[in-house]
Amino acid sequence: MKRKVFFYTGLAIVTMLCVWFIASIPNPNLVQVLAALIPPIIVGIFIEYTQRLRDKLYMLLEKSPFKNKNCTILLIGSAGSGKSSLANCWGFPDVNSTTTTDSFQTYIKSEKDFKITLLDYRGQDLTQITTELDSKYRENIFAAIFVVDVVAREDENKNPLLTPDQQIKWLSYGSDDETYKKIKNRVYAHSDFFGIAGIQGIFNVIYSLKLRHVMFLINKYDLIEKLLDKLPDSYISDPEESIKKEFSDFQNKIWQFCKNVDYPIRNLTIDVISVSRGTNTNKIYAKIVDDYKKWLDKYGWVEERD
Ligand SMILES: Nc1nc2c(ncn2[C@@H]2O[C@H](COP(=O)(O)OP(=O)(O)OP(=O)(O)O)[C@@H](O)[C@H]2O)c(=O)[nH]1
Ligand SMILES: [Mg+2]
Repeated sequence: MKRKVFFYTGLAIVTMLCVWFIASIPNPNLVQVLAALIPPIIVGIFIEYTQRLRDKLYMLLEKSPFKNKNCTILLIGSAGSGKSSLANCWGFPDVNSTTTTDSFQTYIKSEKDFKITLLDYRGQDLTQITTELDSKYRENIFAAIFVVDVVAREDENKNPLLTPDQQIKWLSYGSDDETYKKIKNRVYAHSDFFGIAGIQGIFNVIYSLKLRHVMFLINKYDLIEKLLDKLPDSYISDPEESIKKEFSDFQNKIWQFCKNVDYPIRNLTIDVISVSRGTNTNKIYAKIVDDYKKWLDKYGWVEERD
């Protein structure tokens, strides 16, 4: 719009110059009048032509398969597990990770040869995935990431547990058994929240030939590292494996589903992360981007259109 105003201002100036030029000639003949009209006509045609040229170019890009080089990632997880925090940590613009996400959010970031679309939703409302996820996103999902954590966003009395200090204080309050129990309760809460039907419902919506990665990320690992002396001995010798084991039931339910579909999803990974500390987060993002590049090299020619 700004550009158009700029061009039309130019047209007005050229017209005024032409009128001034004609007025300065004592007795203009027809050829001189027509000659003076040529510059504004040329400017006018230029404005209209560039506009149309732009439209044509845009239409061409719309139809071009290049436009659809889009790697879509869906974040799945119950409320407060850290989905929006992860989106923020990966540098997606306009993410609000301080309060619960209300409606389905789409964040877009450009990589060198393609765009990455990150889909984030309100963790309390699983149905947002099944009812609000547009088919143009659904069919383009390359990676589905389950994000779980070890502590909720608030305690049993609804006091906020937003900062690591608040979380540690609440978790370490009471006996060692209680600390472990609180973590266990949160682990079960994730699995209960989804249930088998929930997982199936999600995959029924997002499953496509393009879905290549299913990841299971255990967030807030920084808390585990800080609470090692309050957790069972196995945690001291191998904290990563120990926390992964806690989630093995839930994770297996997801894996089972991924293996039983017509075209099994082979890239199944489980990792511990800490969004607030940046543990493993960049590595995971880089892996998805890298694999998408490989996928494009191999199958990019069949990339779906919107
Ligand atoms: N200790 C710790 N806290 C974290 C970490 N990542 C996120 N949090 C906290 O966890 C809380 C929830 O983060 P969000 O990113 O809003 O969670 P969400 O999954 O988007 O939640 P919904 O939008 O409600 O579904 C925030 O208070 C974060 O500060 C982490 O790595 N370590
Ligand atoms: Mg959120």
